[in-house]
Amino acid sequence: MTERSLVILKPDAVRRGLVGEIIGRIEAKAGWTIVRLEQRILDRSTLEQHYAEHVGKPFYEPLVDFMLSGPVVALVVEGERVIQGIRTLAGPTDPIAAQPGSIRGDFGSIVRENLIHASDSAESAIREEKIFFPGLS
Ligand code: IDP
Ligand code: MG
Repeated sequence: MTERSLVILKPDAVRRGLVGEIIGRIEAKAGWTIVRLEQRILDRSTLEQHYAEHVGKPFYEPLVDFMLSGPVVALVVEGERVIQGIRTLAGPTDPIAAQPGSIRGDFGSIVRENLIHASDSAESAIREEKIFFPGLS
């Protein structure tokens, strides 16, 4: 099933020069297409919408500060089962628990600074795409 996922390469990925490495893994998957790609500096209100489900949790404020700490790269990727596929490429939230071979497992050691966001469901993908690329539909 062709679908779209909203992906964010977090400020740690940009700072550490891992954008090419991570995008390369996404590009290498057969048939997936990057339909939007932009480096930008986010603002608090965008992050409040994006992370609405986490508002009030103990990690929320440090997460937002981290996401504001430098530019991110936002992408929309389209293709066969891309939502589950990029979550699999990323690995689980905690990079220490993530398998080697996954993006978080290969490059991360801190839960907050886990390099990549990827939509977790079709509903999230639609919601998040509207926040980051409102012109696209
Ligand atoms: P996900 O990115 O794997 O979907 P979520 O639970 O949606 O994980 O959390 C959003 C982001 O918040 C994570 O990617 C991570 O950066 C951060 N985060 C989640 N849980 C914690 C935590 O327990 N401590 C610090 N940061 C966290
Ligand atoms: Mg999530």
